[in-house]
This record gives sequence, structure tokens and C-alpha cells, in this order.
Amino acid sequence: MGIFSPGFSGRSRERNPELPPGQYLETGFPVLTAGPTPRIDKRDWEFSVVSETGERRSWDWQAMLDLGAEDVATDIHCVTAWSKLGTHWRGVPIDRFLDAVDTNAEYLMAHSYGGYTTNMPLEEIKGRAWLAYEFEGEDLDPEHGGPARLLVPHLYLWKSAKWVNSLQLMAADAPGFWEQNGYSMHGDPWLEERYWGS
Ligand SMILES: Nc1nc2c(c(=O)[nH]1)N[C@H]1C(S)=C(S)[C@@H](COP(=O)(O)O)O[C@H]1N2
Ligand SMILES: [Mo]
Repeated sequence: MGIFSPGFSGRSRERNPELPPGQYLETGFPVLTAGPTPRIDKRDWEFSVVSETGERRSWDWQAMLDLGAEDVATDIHCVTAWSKLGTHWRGVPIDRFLDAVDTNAEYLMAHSYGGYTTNMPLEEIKGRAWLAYEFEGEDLDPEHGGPARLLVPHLYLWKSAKWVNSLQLMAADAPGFWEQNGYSMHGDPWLEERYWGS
């Protein structure tokens, strides 16, 4: 058209392409917890995977570390509309735990110390989820799920169960805490799957 007026090029109005739809950029790290923060000593900490047939494998803190951790650089997205870009974590890939059990399950329920639960398809966490115990080079704060939390960064952060204690593999899907309260069974921020049925 050939008509450009300063400040109306549209450039400044373009969404940041790193932010999923409806999200804003957060530079702090808000704490979102339903209920009190459990305090779990690493010496008492345990993590289990339980298959749909009841086969259980458990790891204490050292056995978890022995599986081998990796560094993860990722964006995170909370359903309350904040996203944090370029966060750094260290954790054990969830696949290393899943490899220890035989399963044909298609879903899982993450259970946390304190009673929080969240469900997701098993396919979603293969190769894309970690048991995270460091954030920005420091031990993970208790408020953020320390000593260790699930990190599933490509789904809304309510799927990243803080103080995670077990993964229960399930043949059929079932809703966790927020999912029973109307949140999505899947929760892909890029598809804006915030609520049940979206
Ligand atoms: N155990 C537990 N995990 C949880 C929650 C919770 O209340 N309890 N809140 C979820 C929600 S809604 C979000 S947005 C993130 C928040 O993580 P943060 O407090 O580290 O920001 O944790 C998720 N994991
Ligand atoms: Mo959240």
C-alpha cells in the first residue's frame, strides 16, 4: 500500500512468537501451590513407578542420581497465563525410570507428597519429561517442589507435579486434582488447552 506511519507498522504489536497464545512474559518465578509446602528430607525421599499390573520399582535419592541426570533449558507456561522463557533445570529423564517396568499403559497419574495428583498421556512424557532437582544451578527450593519435582515443560505447568512421589501407570485415563476441577486432561499451551473440553 505504501502508507507507513510511525508506530503503526504493526511490528510492536506482534506477539512474541516464543509465547503461546494468551500468555504473558513473567521474569520472576511465582509460587502456585494448593495447600501447604511439604518438607521432605533427601534421606527420606523415595520415588516409585507402579505399573498397571501393580509391579513397583522404587529409587532412593542416591539410586535416582545414579540413573544419570542431564541439563534442561526450557520455557515454562502456567495456565494462569504467565510464561517464563529460558529456564535451566537439572534432572533425570523420566524414561530412565519407565525403562525399569513392563507396561502397556497409555496414561499415568503423578502422585505427590502432600496428596496432589495430575494425569497425562504416557506418550506425552516419553523423551520430554524429567525428575528435576536443580533450578538455575541451585537445589530446587521447597516452594518450587524441592527436593524433586516432575518437569513436563511442553504442557501447562500444573502437570509438573511438585514433590512428586510416584508415577502410577494406567490403562484408562482418570482426572487428577486440577483435572477434576475443570482443567484439561491434556494441557498443551500451544493449543491453549486450559479447560476440560478445550
Ligand atoms: N504438588 C503440587 N504440585 C503442583 C502444584 C500444587 O499445588 N501441588 N501446583 C501446580 C501448578 S497449578 C503450577 S502452575 C505449578 C507451579 O509451580 P511453581 O510453584 O514452581 O511456579 O506447579 C504445579 N505443581
Ligand atoms: Mo498453575
